[in-house]
Amino acid sequence: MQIIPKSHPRAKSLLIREKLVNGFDNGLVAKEGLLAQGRGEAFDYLLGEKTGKAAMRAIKAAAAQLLLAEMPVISVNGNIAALCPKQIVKLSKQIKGKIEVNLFYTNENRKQAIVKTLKKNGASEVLGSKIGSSTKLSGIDSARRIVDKNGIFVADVVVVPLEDGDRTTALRKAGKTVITFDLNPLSRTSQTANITIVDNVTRSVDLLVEECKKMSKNNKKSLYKIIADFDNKKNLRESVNQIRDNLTRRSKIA
Ligand code: PTJ
Repeated sequence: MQIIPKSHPRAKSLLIREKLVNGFDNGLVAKEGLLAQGRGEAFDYLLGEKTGKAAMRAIKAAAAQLLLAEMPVISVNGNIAALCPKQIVKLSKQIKGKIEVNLFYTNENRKQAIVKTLKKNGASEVLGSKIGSSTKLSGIDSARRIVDKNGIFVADVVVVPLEDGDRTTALRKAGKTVITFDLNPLSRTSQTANITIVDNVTRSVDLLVEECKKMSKNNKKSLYKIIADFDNKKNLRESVNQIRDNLTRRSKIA
C-alpha cells in the first residue's frame, strides 16, 4: 500500500484510488473496475469533486423511495466492495434491505471474496452466492442476468451503484424501481434509472444513510410527495450544467 501524505493537494482522490488498487490486489475488483474508476475520477473532477444540489435532491428522493419500499435490495459489485463496504452494510440496516452480490465480470473466487468482505463489515446475510437460489432476469445477456430468487428477482426497489445500462433497462422492464450512483450524468444507466445520484459513491452513500435516518420519522404522504416532485431527467440536466458551469469558470482563470 502506498503512503499518501495528508498534505497532498489531491490526497482524497488518491486515497480513493488506493482503495481500488488494494481491492484489486485482494481479489475484489476486476481489472476493468480500475478503468471504471478512472472514468469516474474524470467526471468527478469536472463536477468539482463535491456533492452538488442536484445530487442532494436525488439523495433525498432515493431516501424517500427506499423508506417506502417493501423489499429493497442493494446490488454490490467489486468496486463497491472495495470502496465502501461498511457504508453499504449501514445503508442496508437503515432501510432493512438485503444485500446481493452481482457481477458483470463473473468470477466465483471474486464473488466469495466480496461476500467475505461484506460479512467482515457487519453484513449478516449476503445473497447472490448460494447454490440453488439463482434465477435469470430476462432481457439481458451478460452475467448480471443471474440474480437471487429471494433478492433482486423479487425486489421492488433495487440500488445499483456503478452499473451498466443493460441491467438497468432489464430491471425497469421487470417493473422495478432503480436507484443508481453514477458520476457520469450521460451514461445509459444514469439516463435509464428512476433516480440517479450523480456523485462519487464514497461521498454520497453516507449522505443517503443520514437522509434515510432523518426521514424515517416522516409520514408516507410526505415521502410520496418527495418522489412525485422529483424529475430525474431534469436533475440530470442540472448535473450536466454543473459541469458546464465549472468549465466556464475554469476557462476564465486557466
Ligand atoms: O465487479 P463487476 O464485475 O460487477 O464490474 C464492475 C464494473 C464497475 C467494472 C462494471 O460495472 C463496469 O464496467 O461499469 P462501467 O460500465 O465502467 O460503468 C461504471 C460507471 O460508474 C461509469 O459511468 C463511471 O463514471 C461510474 N463511476 C466510477 N467510479 C465511480 C462512479 N460513480 C460513482 N462513484 C464512483 N466512485
